[in-house]
Amino acid sequence: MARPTNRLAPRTMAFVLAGGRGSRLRELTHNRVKPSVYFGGKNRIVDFALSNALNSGIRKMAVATQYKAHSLIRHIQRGWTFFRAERNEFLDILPASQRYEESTWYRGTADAVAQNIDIIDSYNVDYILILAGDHIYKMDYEVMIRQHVESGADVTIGCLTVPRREATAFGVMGVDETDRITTFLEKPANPPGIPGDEDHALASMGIYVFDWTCLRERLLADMADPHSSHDFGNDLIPEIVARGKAQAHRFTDSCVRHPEAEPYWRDVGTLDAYWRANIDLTDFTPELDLWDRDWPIWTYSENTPPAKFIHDRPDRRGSAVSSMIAGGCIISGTEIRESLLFTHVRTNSYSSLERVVCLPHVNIARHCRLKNVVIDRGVQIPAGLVVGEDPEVDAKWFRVSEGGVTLITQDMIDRRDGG
Ligand code: ADQ
Ligand code: ADP
Repeated sequence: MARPTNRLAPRTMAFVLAGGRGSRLRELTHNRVKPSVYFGGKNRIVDFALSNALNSGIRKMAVATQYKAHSLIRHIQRGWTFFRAERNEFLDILPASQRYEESTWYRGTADAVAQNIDIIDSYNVDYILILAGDHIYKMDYEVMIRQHVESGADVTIGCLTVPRREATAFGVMGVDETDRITTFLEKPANPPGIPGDEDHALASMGIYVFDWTCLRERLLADMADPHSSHDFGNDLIPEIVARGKAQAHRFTDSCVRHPEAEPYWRDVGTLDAYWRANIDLTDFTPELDLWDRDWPIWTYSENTPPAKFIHDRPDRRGSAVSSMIAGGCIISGTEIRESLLFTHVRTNSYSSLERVVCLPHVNIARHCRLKNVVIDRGVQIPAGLVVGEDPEVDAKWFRVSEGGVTLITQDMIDRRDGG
């Protein structure tokens, strides 16, 4: 029977993996999983993968959760309400431990899909797109799915060119002249370079397209293998590279960007990378374009009044330059530079912020000087706090990263004030 459209995205489901903790973000992931961490003034990290899928035309999605999932589930339930059941569109949340009594957790990324085989069968899709819920990028998945179908591969893997010394954190692949993957090493200690460009390596983005029938068969075989760790990068992908046909898809072919801009993809897995990527948005022309109305990043957004800048004395103006200030903020007599404030942040007179990321509902009292800081949601910053001027003092109470960024949580403030 003829299909009503020749687009492939409507025949694809997106399966978003959002179960890993992301422990390098330290206290920011104590109460929430990494995909649920706030980013960019209004979003959570998971909004990028979900928005890419929605903007690409995919209308069947599932998110697999396990670790500290409450905040993520609430965010998705509140914000991701675009789907119409009567058109067979949906976003399903698939928590671990709901399916088989004997296995309480998803043992690995492949197991997270395998434990939901019967649910995915019921979706009646031809292709499955496996995504990580914890990366910041804009990508048109239709381009990648089309390449997958045209090449007839068993799996197509999204890949990036990265500096070779950074490739130890990735699956690293070798390809032939047709971009067929010939070798795949998961997180190698000494990553192989690209022939002719030894300073760079071809890294897996952890994004995979499969025909569902093909993946289904391989998952059943993997579940029966007692030696497998049930992970895509460690088990399924190396197996397909060795015995089947795996094809590389170049991110540069599907990345959504201004024609003159560089491709943008960030892991934001460390405090330094997280802080940098947020502060970069305050640049004159940021590399990540959140303003592009043709590829919006959707989210749950609280209904807020506009940000307000006030002062009660003419010598103390509430002002912000090179900054992003979300709705509901009240900036009272504070000088703000190169900073990013999420919703409902309040700042008070005689304080100054420089390169500060404030998550929602932060309150900054008077006479504070804060520089190169990330402040967790809801923190009450006491009067007179100075951070970013003496790393030794900062490290006594707060988390100071290798790159010199200070993370402040309410527990840290309480410990400091309590004694
Ligand atoms: P990693 O970066 O190590 O490697 P991994 O820990 O496998 O990524 O997590 C991928 C995604 O799956 C994350 O979104 C995480 O939250 C989620 N996840 C992890 N364990 C899970 C589980 N048990 N259940 C459900 N979800 C889970 C992978 C690939 C590499 C590739 C990098 C790119 O293995 O080859 O280079 O991603 O970042
Ligand atoms: P929200 O989803 O409301 O924005 P967060 O992402 O900040 O909340 O919090 C993640 C989860 O952790 C939520 O379930 C919240 O109730 C819980 N939580 C936040 N702070 C704490 C805390 N200090 N102790 C225990 N649980 C917390």
